[in-house]
Amino acid sequence: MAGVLNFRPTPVLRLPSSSRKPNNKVSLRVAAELSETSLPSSSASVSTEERLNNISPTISPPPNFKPPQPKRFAVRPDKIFDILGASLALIFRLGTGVFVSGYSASFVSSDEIPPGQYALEIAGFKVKETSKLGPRPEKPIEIYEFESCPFCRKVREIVAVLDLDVLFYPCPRNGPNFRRRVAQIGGKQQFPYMVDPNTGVSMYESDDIIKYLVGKYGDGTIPLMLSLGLLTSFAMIGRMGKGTSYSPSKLPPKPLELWAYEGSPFCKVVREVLVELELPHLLRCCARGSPKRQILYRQAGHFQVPYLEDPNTGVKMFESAEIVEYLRATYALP
Ligand SMILES: N[C@@H](CCC(=O)N[C@@H](CS)C(=O)NCC(=O)O)C(=O)O
Repeated sequence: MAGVLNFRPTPVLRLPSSSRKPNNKVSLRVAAELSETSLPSSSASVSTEERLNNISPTISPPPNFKPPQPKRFAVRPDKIFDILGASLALIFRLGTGVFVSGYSASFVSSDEIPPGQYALEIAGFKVKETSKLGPRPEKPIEIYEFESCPFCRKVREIVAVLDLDVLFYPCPRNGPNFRRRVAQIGGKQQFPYMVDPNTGVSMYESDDIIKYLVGKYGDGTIPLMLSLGLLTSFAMIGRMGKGTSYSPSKLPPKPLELWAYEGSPFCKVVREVLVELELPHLLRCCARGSPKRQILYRQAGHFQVPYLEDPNTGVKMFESAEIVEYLRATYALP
């Protein structure tokens, strides 16, 4: 995984064409033209060209930054409408994207779950959750998409159902980096676009992507809610176009890591901002029933999502409202 997150070696640069006058600002952009051969069919890194589109690579956390304490299921008072709006999607989608495939749950007494093991606790009982996963991909699937696109939502839901880790390249409207890359790799700007670096397969079309993913990493069955056409459009109503358009930002050297899952409204508001700021991020998907919940529990001493790990600053944090503020303070350009 670590290799995936690192940069590729600096790609071959072509010299700017001769007619252009050297001008520091312009030549930086021009000199960043990539040779065709350096464009990978599948890539997990941010190219030199993309970095040079945003010429301010100094990434540091806000002054005196201190991560907040986790407060499970608590909504910050100024975020009530945000979280309510984001919850509408969950209702319209009848919970698709909340549970991993083959999910089952049973209440057990607290002492049946050993200490140090994650389990949701309700009224003194613990919930034992299990799921049935298909073959696991070695490297994360790569997906180019944006939050408010209903076709992209369908794909994100199957990602949650199959418990896949995905390296997302956000493609908001007017985004300067990854929209262009999709056109270069796949031939057109259409989203979602998926690249599976494990098989070399890449494709457009949400239904085809879903079929491919369930065939390769599931049991071949497409959940009913994902085979009924574009019902996902309703899921977008509560968010009024959030996660659609680019907001100028610094492009980080390394993708951020977000522990989250599609069905959670708290995760949705964070994803919207990651998309608007065009920040590549590795989704550590952990819907209900995911074995990765135990990994986060062990790693962070607590399970709650969203949980952000930013390898560019060393910041690790819970709490959606504060994550959104952190992302804006760290990456947004004035
Ligand atoms: N105040 C937190 C609430 C986050 C939260 O409660 N997330 C739920 C998922 S929607 C969770 O992690 N629940 C713990 C569990 O499922 O065990 C925030 O805004 O981030």
